[in-house]
Amino acid sequence: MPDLATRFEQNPIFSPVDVPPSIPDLMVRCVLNPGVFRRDGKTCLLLRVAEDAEDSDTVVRTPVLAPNAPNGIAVLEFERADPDLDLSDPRFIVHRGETYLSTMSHLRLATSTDGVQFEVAPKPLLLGEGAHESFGIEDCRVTEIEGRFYLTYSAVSANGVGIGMVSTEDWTEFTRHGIVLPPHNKDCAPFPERIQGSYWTLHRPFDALIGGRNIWISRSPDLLHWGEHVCLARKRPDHWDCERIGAGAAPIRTDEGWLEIYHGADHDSRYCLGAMLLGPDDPTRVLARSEHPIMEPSAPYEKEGFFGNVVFCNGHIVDGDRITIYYGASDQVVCGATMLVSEILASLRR
Ligand code: MAN
Repeated sequence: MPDLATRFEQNPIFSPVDVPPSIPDLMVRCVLNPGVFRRDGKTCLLLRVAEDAEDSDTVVRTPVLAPNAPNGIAVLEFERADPDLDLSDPRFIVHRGETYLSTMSHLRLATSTDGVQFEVAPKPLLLGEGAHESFGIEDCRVTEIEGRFYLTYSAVSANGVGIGMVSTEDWTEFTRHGIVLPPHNKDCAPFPERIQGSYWTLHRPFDALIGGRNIWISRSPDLLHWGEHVCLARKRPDHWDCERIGAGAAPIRTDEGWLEIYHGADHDSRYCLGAMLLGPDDPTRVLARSEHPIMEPSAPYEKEGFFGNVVFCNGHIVDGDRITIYYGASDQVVCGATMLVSEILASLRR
């Protein structure tokens, strides 16, 4: 069955070769999962650029942030012959009970006047900083709220994966708010406006043993302190989203309620996109949800790559009925596609 997405003919619009490394010692392995916003009539992507250090036949290497090292980056080394080294998932290096990332990500700005041809900045816009971001920062959502842009991203370190937040008005000066939701948590997508006088966000706390990886909603008086946490939507047995779910970008206001495009994975880690509709005045109520994916990996670049069978979206632009999503395919390249709000709403099961 064809999905609801019309993919750009130009896909992928970003591959690793299109992005220069942050320093000559590193190489760009993947460019993926961009946050998206509009500014001065331009479409802007905040790309996740995942960098790696060169491996050898005998040693596997990965960069980490280290303030006292040259360029602020140290390279960890693992002997391939070590029986305690597990490289079975390309995203991770598991060694003697500790898990490291196989790449380190930063956020890089790319801008465009037509939404298809982008110019990428030669240097990172934001790098991880401090003890909670030493393995990098990933999958940023950009939400404009009351004239200020809020950047919420996965902050990764040996302390776990939490939600870091940075805000800016002019994209020149940035305020670092630190970790707003502690490990383990990901996929934080604030609503673009207040509801019932409060700010709200979707997010995805997780515990491997009980409960699983579900989408939660929380409210806040100031976007920094989150409470009244509610489990909003759960992964569903025997569905495309049976293993885990997580929010995409900021929910979209429609006449019927808040539309959220989210990702779900099955037990084979196949990542698809679906949607849910939340109450217009009470976003803790799920009114409708996708029975089947609205987008699933089908193009060759979505099926094969660094981590194949993945479409992952954390940023889009809405123009009336038309949504342009920018998404990571196979965790390796960035692509674009359009969908119609009306078609998504019509496809949901009430
Ligand atoms: C996680 C995220 C994403 C990634 C997917 C698929 O959910 O960290 O960065 O795209 O896994 O690997």
